[in-house]
Amino acid sequence: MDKVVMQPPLHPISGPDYRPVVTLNGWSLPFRMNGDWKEFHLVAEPVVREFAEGMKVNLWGYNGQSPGPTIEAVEGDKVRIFVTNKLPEYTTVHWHGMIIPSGMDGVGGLTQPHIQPGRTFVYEFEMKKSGTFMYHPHSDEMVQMAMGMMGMVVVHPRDLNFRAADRDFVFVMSTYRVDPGTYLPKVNEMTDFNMWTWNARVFPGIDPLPVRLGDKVRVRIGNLSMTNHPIHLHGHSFAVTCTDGGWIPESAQYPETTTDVPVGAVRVFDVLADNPGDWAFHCHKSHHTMNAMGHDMRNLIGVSRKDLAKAVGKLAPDGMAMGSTGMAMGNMEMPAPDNTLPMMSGTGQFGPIEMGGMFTVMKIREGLARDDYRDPGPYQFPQGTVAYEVEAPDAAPLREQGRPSHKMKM
Ligand SMILES: [Cu+2]
Repeated sequence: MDKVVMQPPLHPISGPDYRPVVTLNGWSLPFRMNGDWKEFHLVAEPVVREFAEGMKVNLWGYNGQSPGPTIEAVEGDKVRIFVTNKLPEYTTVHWHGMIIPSGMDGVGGLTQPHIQPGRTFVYEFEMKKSGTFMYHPHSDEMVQMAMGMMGMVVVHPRDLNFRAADRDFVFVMSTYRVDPGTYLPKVNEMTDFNMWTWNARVFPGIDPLPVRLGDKVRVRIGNLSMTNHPIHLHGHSFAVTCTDGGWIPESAQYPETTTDVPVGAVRVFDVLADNPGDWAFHCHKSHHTMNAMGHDMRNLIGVSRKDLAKAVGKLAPDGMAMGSTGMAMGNMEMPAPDNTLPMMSGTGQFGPIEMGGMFTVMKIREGLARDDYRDPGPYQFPQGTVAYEVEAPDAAPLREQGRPSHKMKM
């Protein structure tokens, strides 16, 4: 696969039927039936991944992309997964969360020899339970995961009606340290990452989630980054219905609008899309919704711009003092090194959105066709339903106990 846009759901043409998922900016791996075995082929190899237009990163992944393709199967399937290693060093594949024989668990040295460059190994097991899982190497893990080697596994229930959803999205979260002007992640970074990605894409490069009004929507989120991500959806409440441990009984579910996805875990939420509109969907750590530039900026809010400009001018005649009224960048053009995204970007129908990283939009519209995942464009707000500006009289709103603000001294 060499495309970075969400591929249409891959309906099965052999084996038991299931309702396929769609992978944000990704695809599902085709399979073939061989007797009663379902066979897949993963190829571990170096890849180039575009994070968003204007930035390409040299990663390692599977079958031409990072993250690798989603593997879909059905509860009870016997699967045979070939893994060919085209990396310059050995690797393995671990099947995170799946109940399989110990010798198929993919922990290099512990449960199998490492797969040497140029060699192919086979994993064979039964998909014992349905749910959402992940795959990644257990071989030089720090480097291989920091280089983007990971993917998702969705095992569908054999009963088509069990917890059925109308739209089913999946993605994995990963983070990178790619310094401005460079093309390769720093693999020994432990804490100070600067690219916060969903399926190795950052806003505005992440696909929207187009949804038909009234659909029951499922979103499956894996976290193979090195920190937790509180994932928030606007305009709705949802329930977490599944983890990488299995389905959560209905009696144990509760309503949320944000759910934390811990490191090395999967959270799946189901939401009834009953509120039409363009709804922000993002990580709630605000520094995870920005891109690489500007992490070392001083906070200059409230500093006099004139004095600052004078002081900066003495030291650096071409310098630019910025940030004294906040850091909204909508009207600012800053030169950036090659292969570097602006810290915050994206444009909506009302102006700059000023987001980056882990941010996209769930677009809920009336009458989308069943398998139509094309971007429906900006929401047509019904007249009189958008926040608006008024001519306000000069007012002195109360600040505290009867003290009008015009009397406040700072
Ligand atoms: Cu986050």
